[in-house]
Amino acid sequence: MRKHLRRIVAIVVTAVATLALAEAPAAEKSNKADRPNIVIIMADDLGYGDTSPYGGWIKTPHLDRMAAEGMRFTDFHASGNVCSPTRAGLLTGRYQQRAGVPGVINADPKVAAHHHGLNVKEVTFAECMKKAGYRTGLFGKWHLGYTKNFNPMHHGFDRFRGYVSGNVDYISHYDRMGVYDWWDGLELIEEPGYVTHLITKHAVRFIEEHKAEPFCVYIAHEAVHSPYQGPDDPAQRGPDARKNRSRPIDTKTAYRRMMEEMDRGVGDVLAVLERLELADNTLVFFFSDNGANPRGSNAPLRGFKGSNWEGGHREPAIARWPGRIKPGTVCAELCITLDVMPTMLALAGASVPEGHKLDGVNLAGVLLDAKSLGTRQLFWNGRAMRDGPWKLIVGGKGQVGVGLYHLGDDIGEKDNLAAKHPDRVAAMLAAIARWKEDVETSATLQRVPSARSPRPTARIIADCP
Ligand SMILES: [Ca+2]
Repeated sequence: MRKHLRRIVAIVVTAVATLALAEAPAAEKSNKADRPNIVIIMADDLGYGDTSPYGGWIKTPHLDRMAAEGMRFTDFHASGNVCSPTRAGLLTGRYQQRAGVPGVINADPKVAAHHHGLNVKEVTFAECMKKAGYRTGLFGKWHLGYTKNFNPMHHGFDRFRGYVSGNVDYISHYDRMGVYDWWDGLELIEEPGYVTHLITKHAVRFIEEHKAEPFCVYIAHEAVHSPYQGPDDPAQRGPDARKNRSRPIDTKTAYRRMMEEMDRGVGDVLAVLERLELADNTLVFFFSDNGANPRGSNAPLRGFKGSNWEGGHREPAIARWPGRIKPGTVCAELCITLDVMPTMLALAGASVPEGHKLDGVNLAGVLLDAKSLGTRQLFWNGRAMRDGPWKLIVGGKGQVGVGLYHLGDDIGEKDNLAAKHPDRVAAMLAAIARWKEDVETSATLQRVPSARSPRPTARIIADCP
């Protein structure tokens, strides 16, 4: 009899535990209004003067709509002026120098930096969001390590569909070294299609699949990075490249077509959120990873991708969250891509491990209540810094010595005021020196082969390999 009772008790206990287990995820899975979905859309090499909400030369109606329905930033910056560094900063919410990714991770295996990547020990936004119950997906470009041990699947992403290189052929998906580069998680797969379309398709599908759960989607577009190929252009790399060489591509037209397709992808993401009635509970944040090269436009800024002039790192940035962000607002606060992680963690109720310091700040007050961040200091590569409206730049191309500019009056960095303000110059140089010491001291996880590579920096920047 006692044995029989024990058996009944065991069955009841098991049943209750099973029910509890079944219910726990259901509770976590509710897509509650107080825990917004996050969609980050990052363009590649898109300049400040490229898109229509910034008065640029290419019509981007969906970005126009985002700006009309949300907040457009005028002083938002990438933490790097080339691809990999900005991505390391975005993923970690810290200056990328701390993660040992101050330069581009090179496609060429003969270059030391090729074997480098984002150490799995780094704390990423994807890991933190996942721990907080979010489903995490990355669609598009990674560029934080070529080998599998650096794959996004080891950095907190539930799903990865895209490429690990700096760029791939939009049609054939070969990188510039002739290596095929299109992944589903940890596996190379064959999947025909124009890269921009594939990125959008998989991001939209991920949102559809996880509509009942909080999700965090990182859409890292290839557009408008080279190679310059619209959706109807031929492959330039891979098995068909040789026979396509006789078909010339008009670069300017291709650039515009690439932008239009990416903009259409932004529209598709907004549309799926509306169709699933998730728009009011989703923050969509669009920006670029660095400035345009001379094929695009950073007008009215000085300089291009790869430089510490504003044209290298001041980016278009638009945030949309209907019902929460006031429509049609323009924000002049000084912000940086490092702020994205602390912002999404705060909105999601997620956190970093205790004692882990982020360099970015939470922008929720700026986005939702038009609050000011006050005067802040930001740094680029140990060669430039902001102190409120003041910008100091050392060794800028075309400049002798140190440059000091008041960006409130001179966004084009034309009038060097260094000689008029020697005390300010000295103070800002000292701040840069302190910053360098701080990030170099903390960069203990990996030493940096790219920083010591004999490869000419100019070529790295030009190709963003
Ligand atoms: Ca880039």
